[in-house]
Amino acid sequence: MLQGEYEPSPSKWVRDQVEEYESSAGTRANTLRDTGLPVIIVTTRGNKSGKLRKTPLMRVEHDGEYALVASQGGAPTHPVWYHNLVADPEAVTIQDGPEPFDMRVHEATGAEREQWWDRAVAAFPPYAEYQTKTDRLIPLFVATRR
Ligand code: F42
Repeated sequence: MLQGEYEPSPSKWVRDQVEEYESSAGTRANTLRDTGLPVIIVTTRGNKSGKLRKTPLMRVEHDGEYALVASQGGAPTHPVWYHNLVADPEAVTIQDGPEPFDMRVHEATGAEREQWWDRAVAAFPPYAEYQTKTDRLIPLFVATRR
């Protein structure tokens, strides 16, 4: 588990989703709006504030590992949680159900990234569209149990 003060997202729909997911032990608010597609809650440590940040992401899972896709809808810049993971790849938990578990991440490149990118697009097809919207290569982290 990560110790530290939680700083809710400035984005209401995000912090509300985190709040409902956690308070229902992952039984509610566990999909992306009405898409029915599953979501996980990723906790990182703010690389400047040191506070805990909680970020809902699409659930892309394979054999107990997860892909964390820093898409932000195809925006020209990375979401800031990307910088938190780069700064401390061990200060990460993933909640995919009732309890969070400790994870470590690495940024995937080459063949590993391709394999996980295919899994990500299979889980959430809009990722492919997002990538066509930006010349930023959308980063993908692989998270494994710590
Ligand atoms: N975002 C994705 O990128 N991929 C997804 O698959 C995805 C799925 C998803 C599903 C449901 C849902 O509700 C949201 C989903 N999102 C997805 C959106 C995601 O949850 C994030 O909101 C989005 O990726 C943007 O992340 P962000 O970290 O850029 O959020 C901003 C708005 C934010 O929280 N900013 C804070 C602020 O105060 O402005 C700072 C956060 C922070 O980490 N600060 C660091 C610190 O030290 O505390 C410093 C960061 C720095 O380096 O400046």
